Amino acid sequence: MRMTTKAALALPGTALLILAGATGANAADSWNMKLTDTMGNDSGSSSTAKLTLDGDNLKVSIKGTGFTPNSPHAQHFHGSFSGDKKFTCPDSSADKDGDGQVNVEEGLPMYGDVILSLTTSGDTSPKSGLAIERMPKADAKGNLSYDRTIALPAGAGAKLKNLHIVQHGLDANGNDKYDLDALGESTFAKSLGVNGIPEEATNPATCGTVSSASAGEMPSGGVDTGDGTTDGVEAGGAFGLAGAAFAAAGGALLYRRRLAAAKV
Ligand SMILES: [Cu+2]
Repeated sequence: MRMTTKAALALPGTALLILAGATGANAADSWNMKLTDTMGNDSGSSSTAKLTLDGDNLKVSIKGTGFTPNSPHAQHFHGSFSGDKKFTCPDSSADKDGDGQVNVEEGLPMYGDVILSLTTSGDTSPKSGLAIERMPKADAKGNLSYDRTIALPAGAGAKLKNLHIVQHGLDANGNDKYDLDALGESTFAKSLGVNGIPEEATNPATCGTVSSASAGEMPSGGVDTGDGTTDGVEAGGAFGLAGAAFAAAGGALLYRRRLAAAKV
């Protein structure tokens, strides 16, 4: 499947349509996204993301710069598959306490729950939202690279446009690591009973919506992939606003250990 997708991308549009038809698959859609610090968090981070969707098979490719060096960056699709819920990337108005940072609690009401965790391996469900050892790590220069093909639950591909990508983790005081000196403790982690996680590690650094992405080399929107049956997907991701994947205290404790292990 992976080979098929790669080969298809190299072909002109009509050839791909023929190929897709021949294999019985839906024609691929692709989007080029820009992930920026819409929050005004002064993260200095930005990324480009390319999504290629073939039915419910999603290839995600992200390249970013300006990330906290040698540090893991949790990244997720956030939002809702329901068209009624208008989640989007937060701007600085989400900074309710006016401290200059839109933190996780302030961002969640605007960007919505974790729908998919963009891990480097294994599970991609919201449960892996804080699987920090399976999140991409920026290199010594703060460059971040991520490539993965993910098999989405049935029908989820058609509703991808309702979602956005959020990348977390920033270096507010410019000392090339996550530390308590910059923004203090993550109140989000603390609310779950876990002390000592720097807010720098959890604050959103970039965000970009799929709906505002430019279409890739393939014609976009011409393929009706049906009404889908993603209710189960969202139900699977039905973590409260404050909860997301962070809900279980046990998970948060594990996150702290993982952060410690990751030397952040
Ligand atoms: Cu997130």
